This record gives sequence, C-alpha cells and structure tokens, in this order.
Amino acid sequence: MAKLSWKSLGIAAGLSLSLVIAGCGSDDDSTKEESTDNDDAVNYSEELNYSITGIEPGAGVFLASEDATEEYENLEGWEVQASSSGAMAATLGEAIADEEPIIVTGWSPHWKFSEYDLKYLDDPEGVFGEEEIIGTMVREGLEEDSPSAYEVLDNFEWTSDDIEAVMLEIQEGADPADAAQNWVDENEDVVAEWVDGVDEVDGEKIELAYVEWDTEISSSNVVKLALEDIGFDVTITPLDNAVMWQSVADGEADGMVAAWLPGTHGELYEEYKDDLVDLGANLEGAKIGLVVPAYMDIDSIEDLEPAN
Ligand code: PBE
Repeated sequence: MAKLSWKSLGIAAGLSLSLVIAGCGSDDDSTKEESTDNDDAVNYSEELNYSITGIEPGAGVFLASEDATEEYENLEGWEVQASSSGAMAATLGEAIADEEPIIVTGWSPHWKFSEYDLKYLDDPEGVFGEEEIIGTMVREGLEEDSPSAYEVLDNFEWTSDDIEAVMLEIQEGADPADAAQNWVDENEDVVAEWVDGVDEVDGEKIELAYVEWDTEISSSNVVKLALEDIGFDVTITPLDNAVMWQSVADGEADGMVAAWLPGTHGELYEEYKDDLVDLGANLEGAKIGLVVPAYMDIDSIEDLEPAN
C-alpha cells in the first residue's frame, strides 16, 4: 500500500509541475506599466511575473503566503501558484541552476537548505509567525485502546538534524522506507528512548495519517519503524492537510506527527483540538516563510514591488 502511494506521489508531482508551467505561460497581465520609485534596483518582481512558487493549496505555508499578498501593500497583484512540494523543489532547483530569481513558499527543517544557499525574506508584518514546533496528535481513546502505541507516540521526539538526515537521503534518491531504516539503524539510542520499557504487542494495527511533505514523509516513516519494532502492524496514509487533521479528530486514523504550531496549522488546531489528544512537540525550531536563493539582492518581503 505504501509503495502504491509513493508512485502516485511521483505522478502527482509531475502533473502539478506541468500545470504550473502552463499557468505561468498564460499569466500575462495586460497592465504592467508601473511607477517604480527605485529605478536602479533589480526588478525581480516583474521578472518573476509577480508570482510565488507555492506548494499544495491546503498547506499552512501556502495559505500564509496568500495572506501575505493581502497584508503587504507592496504585494498587490501578486499570486501564489498552487503546485506540490515536489514540483516546488524541482522548480527551485532549475531556477538555481540557471541563476534566475525565484521565490518559494519554504519551510525548515528541509533538505533544500543543505543543498542550496538560501535565505528567508524578512517578514516585518509577522504574517508567517515566529518559531514553530511540530507536534503529535492522537485520537481520543487511543490511550485506552492501545497504550503501547500511545506511549511510543508520546515519547517520539527528535531534532532538526535528525529529520534532515532522513530528508536528504530521500532527496538523493533513497526510498523513504529505506532512508528511515538507515536512520533508525544509526540512531538506536534515540529510538530506544521512544520504545524501551513499552509493552510489546502482537500485530495490532495502527494507522498514522500524514501529508506528503518532505518533513512528514521522513517523520512518519521513522515512527512507523519504531512502532513496528514493538510489534505493531503500521499503515501510514497520505492525505490532504485538512483531511489529516479531520481523520484523527474523527478517530479514523490513530494519530499523526505533522501538526505545525502555533501558526501554520493554528486554524485547524482550533477547529479540532476538542476532539484530539495533543501529545506536544516532537521537534522544535521549525519555521515557514518566503525563501529565495542567496544570490538574490533582496532581504525583505517589503523589497518586492506591486504589479500595478
Ligand atoms: N509545510 C511542511 C506544512 C507543514 C509541514 C510547511 C509545507 C504546511 O505548510 O502546512
């Protein structure tokens, strides 16, 4: 089952990439005559066709980027292009190979910061929030029905370096399950902190929901192995962001390790928090924002120019 979904991820990413390309071509606004006040500055905005390369439209960073185009007066007329995380990363890589300007909806931890020289644009309006945690949520009743799973999910925590190691290996071509296995093999002491002393089970089924973002592909595959280690039969199910939250609140999925808070998924958390059990952070020091290659001569969202 997991194999099938990796295949469909590839297809989805390919599809969305062609949609983005098609979208760019047909996005020729008629009125581009603008009165810029700094004539010498490189006008990346025009070159970028007033377009931010986005990811899945259900992602918090996508919605925050749309908010930014409304909050920042200088982003008037800008659009965030819907895409997929895979297609965004591919488009970023192509732009960097050609040293062209590009703005993406970015987040960390992410392998792109190890692979490329990138920077977050300053966000003086605070639309993207401050530092985030990635949290673990489980369904109500899991503690009673499956105390061992509850305990492992409650114990699960790691660092940005850990998750980036898994992400980078996947980016370099490893199957996500293999990359997760390699990390687990090399970090037995960390995994031991999650599973030692937890009662083993005999093939009990557990289902974790996730979204096919690079971070969540990595974390969900690693947690799957930790649960399998004590005898669980684990399914990880890729869903849309809002559906992931809903499935845990409804009890259709047993849990997830992909809650970005307080900002990124803040609205979903408010909507579902009364029907969920919040097990707290599994990773600290995460962040979202608009990300550009370091060679671009801008530092702040406010350095961009409106489309009209
Ligand atoms: N992300 C990765 C997600 C959370 C994890 C930043 C793309 C989002 O924006 O919702």
